[in-house]
Amino acid sequence: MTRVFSGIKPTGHLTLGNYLGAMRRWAADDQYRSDALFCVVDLHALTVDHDPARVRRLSRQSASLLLLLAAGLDPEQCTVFVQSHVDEHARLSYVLECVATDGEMRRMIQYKEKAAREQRRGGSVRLSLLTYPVLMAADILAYGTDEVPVGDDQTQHVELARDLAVRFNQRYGHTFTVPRATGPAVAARVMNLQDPVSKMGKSDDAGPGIVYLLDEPDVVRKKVMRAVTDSGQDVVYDREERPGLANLLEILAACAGGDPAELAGAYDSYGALKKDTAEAVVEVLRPVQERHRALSADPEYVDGVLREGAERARGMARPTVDAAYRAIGLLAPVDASDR
Ligand code: AQP
Repeated sequence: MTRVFSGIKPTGHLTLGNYLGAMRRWAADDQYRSDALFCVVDLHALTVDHDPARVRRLSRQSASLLLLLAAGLDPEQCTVFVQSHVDEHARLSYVLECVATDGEMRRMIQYKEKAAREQRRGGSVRLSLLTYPVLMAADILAYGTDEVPVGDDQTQHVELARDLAVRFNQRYGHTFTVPRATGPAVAARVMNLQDPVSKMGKSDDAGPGIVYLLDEPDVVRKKVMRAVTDSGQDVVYDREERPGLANLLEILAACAGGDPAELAGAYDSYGALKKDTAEAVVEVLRPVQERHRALSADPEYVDGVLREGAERARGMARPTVDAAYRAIGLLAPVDASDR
């Protein structure tokens, strides 16, 4: 059976971008057709300046885990867990650092962008920001993953995981499955409504350009109605020249169905397009918010899901990570049951 792995960072409240780019497919498709694992990748949230209590809260509460479940993940169908509860991720990450190169890390677009952002904010760049794509490779490779359903922004990191798997296998013998990224048909990169050339990111400063999964319907409507478009009059789908409009058409297509270019032909004003887009987003978020309310009232259920998820994940990852340790030249513990 196909093995699927994907994760979400507890760096902020989940956004419409997370949902349309990744989570919705996990819930609607991946969990049923594959042996799937979905992870709150909390170690990744430590790579930038962070408030420990907030990371814990976001990992545990609504913004991350509950919403994974609220978005429709069913613990009977898939494994949901928190990355730091399974030691194998960090164990494997170090071994993969011994296979990755410094140059390869410095070429990562997210590193360049986030390092620049940290410096603009007057902070220092953590070493983990440079190396976290290796940790992400470990997240993926530890589980013998075939497919990684992600939004556009993560494809370079999945490519790195592929490269490391191939290199490790060539040098030390076949150990890892070589994974591939899978993306959604539309809305692979939902853009900020106020700055449609930038991704809608959850760690960006909160603002009217970001739709959060828990935004009230009227807040969603306001944000979409105020979306930045451009000075033209006609409604056309052109990502390069009309990014604001293209973003709205893609969001509408992702929420209500259809093709962005064809949908453009159905509108003769920006106002009507924004109104329909807002309502389509409200309808997509409605069941997520309802389920979230129910789950918030049942913290024990969430604890149980996490506990079982971590146990299951540990059992899946350990044989592969042990095999990698042996293959790269590390001596097995004298008593194998120690591990
Ligand atoms: N705007 C987006 N459009 C489509 N897909 C998106 N994803 C994120 N933003 C968009 C996808 O959601 C999954 C989880 O994302 P993440 O937690 O790794 O990153 P993030 O939400 O982008 O959070 P940050 O902290 O704001 O991250 P940075 O600053 O790293 O971009 C992924 O599959 C992602 O592709």
